[in-house]
Amino acid sequence: MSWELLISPEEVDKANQELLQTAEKVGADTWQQRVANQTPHCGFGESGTCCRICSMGPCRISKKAPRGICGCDIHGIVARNYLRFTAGGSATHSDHGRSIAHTLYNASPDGNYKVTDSEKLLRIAKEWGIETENKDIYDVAHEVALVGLNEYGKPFGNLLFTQRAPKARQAIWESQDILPRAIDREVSQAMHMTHMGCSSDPEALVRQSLRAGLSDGWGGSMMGTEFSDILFGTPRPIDTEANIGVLEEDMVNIIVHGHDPSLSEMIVFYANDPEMIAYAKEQGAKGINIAGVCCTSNEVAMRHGIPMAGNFLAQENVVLTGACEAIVVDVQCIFPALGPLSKCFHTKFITTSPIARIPDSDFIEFKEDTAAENAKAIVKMAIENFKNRKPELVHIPKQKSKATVGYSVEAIKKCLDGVTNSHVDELGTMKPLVDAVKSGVIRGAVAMVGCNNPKVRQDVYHIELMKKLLENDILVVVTGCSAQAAAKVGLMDKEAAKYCGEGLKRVCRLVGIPPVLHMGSCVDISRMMVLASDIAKDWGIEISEIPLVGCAPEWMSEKAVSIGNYVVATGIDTFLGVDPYTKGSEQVKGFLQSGLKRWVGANFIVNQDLDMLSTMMIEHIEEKREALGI
Ligand code: BF8
Ligand code: SF4
Repeated sequence: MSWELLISPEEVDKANQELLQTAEKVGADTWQQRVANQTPHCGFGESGTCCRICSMGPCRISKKAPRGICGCDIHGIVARNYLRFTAGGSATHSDHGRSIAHTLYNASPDGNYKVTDSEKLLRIAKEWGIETENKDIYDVAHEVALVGLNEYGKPFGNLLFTQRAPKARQAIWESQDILPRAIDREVSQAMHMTHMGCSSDPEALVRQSLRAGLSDGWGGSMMGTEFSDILFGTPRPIDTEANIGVLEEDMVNIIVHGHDPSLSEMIVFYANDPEMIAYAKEQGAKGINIAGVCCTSNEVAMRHGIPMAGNFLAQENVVLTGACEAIVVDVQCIFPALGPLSKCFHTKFITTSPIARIPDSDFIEFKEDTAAENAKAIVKMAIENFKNRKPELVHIPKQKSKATVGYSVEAIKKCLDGVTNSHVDELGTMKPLVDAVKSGVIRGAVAMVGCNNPKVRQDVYHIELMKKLLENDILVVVTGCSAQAAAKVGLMDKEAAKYCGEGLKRVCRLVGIPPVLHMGSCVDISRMMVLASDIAKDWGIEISEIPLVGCAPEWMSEKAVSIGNYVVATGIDTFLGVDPYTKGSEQVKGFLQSGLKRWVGANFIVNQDLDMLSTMMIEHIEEKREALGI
């Protein structure tokens, strides 16, 4: 099967090489060089067998030294490291969710932030038992935000959003003692358990990893997603473009990068301000072009059709084009390398959050009450920087693809409803999708998520796996940098349906969707959890029975480990292309890659081989079908 619509890995390599030549010209350091400098990696670190949680160490486990100074064995050390890895990710996603909750709390009709999706707000208020009758919408917003914020530290009870899961799944969490309590409590307990002299039992540590993960996916991340929708609108399908070629040679290019949409929404707003556009023209540019990198890009693409310049390992490329006036960042996944790199060009590297302070940047603290002024100042700074471009360094590779993005659960239901006219309730239903899977027109689905990692050829794992799945009539839903990998090469172009298997091709054409559905940023993997729950409910089966698997072939961050934990704990087998530093312990590996099946009905599968990964995922989906008798 030929996929000539796609930009090939060779073409991508060529474009990267051109940009690396510019890097060489200006003497800039790039990640490709730093990977070479760091190779080979430390074997103890890679296998998770180094402990430095107290100052008697660091202790490294080997044949000669099978225990740390305190007597902790290899399994305890590997499991503690794994739990800390998870806690880091859960804290990060959840703190993002908290910051959105604060923004919602401060929303007001005449302030910088307003309620956009009041329907969703009222729905959540009802879900949480908050009285809405005859109340001002902003009073409801205030109360919902307060209940949300309380989820972080409430002394008793379990997370409210967990009640969205099917009853059978909630019962599994309860019986396995992993039903999350307050969000912060699970992270704190993880840190407490891994303190010197606390837990060294790998089973207890892995269990807490699941619970801390669940407090992210069914807590902090879900709050980030839902409250962002209330504030900025629930995504619906929208056309955009992706890849480095979205930068414009004759315009002021502003790149938004990071995760929290509160900043980028404001920047997007002021970049469209006629006064700002006029100012850009005055400075010799044709206008202002905003493009995104990483999850911020997913957020603004889904809500405003803002083009996606690239994913995680493409962040240096935007600066290397020599045409980036400003790269504005908030939190997470930002290379500190952008500091020195931007100094080799005219690019302003603007940090905005006290959580992500980076040397060699201009720090403009972004606050809710001064958001408009901050955003205006940033856009102005970028415009004024246009004249400082060095023309001899400007080179924008001509690669870009069309993409349709913005498939929130609500949008997916609406698309399905449009075809069947089976308008059951105001929110729609998953039944048409379930029927298509039951009949075998679609064999199943894969939730493809996660990052780039130089341990794996950039984007190639994401893309090659997707192609194989689509050819086998398996629908692919994506988030995060996986989503951008797909968009960059054209897999989110509706035209790409022509490469799918016959069944999936028919469904895509009938429903009018691309074969790879963009569900958002990494916090939006919570959307995937709701999707899986709704499918299970509409089908009348348990989540672990659905022909659905998760996959993070190029993952790198702590957040991805937290995600993996909650996806598996939700009953979805998850395939990883990079090992989570657990290979040092047979016991920990045993829990993660098989034992979890007994606890939660799903486990991790780790395999670096691309062909093996796709074959195993397809087999898994077919096994699930067989077990269901379909
Ligand atoms: O949260 S996929 S590299 S950008 S961690 Fe980061 Fe990974 Fe990208 Fe978004 Ni997610
Ligand atoms: Fe070593 Fe134990 Fe301290 Fe870890 S906690 S550094 S294994 S002594």
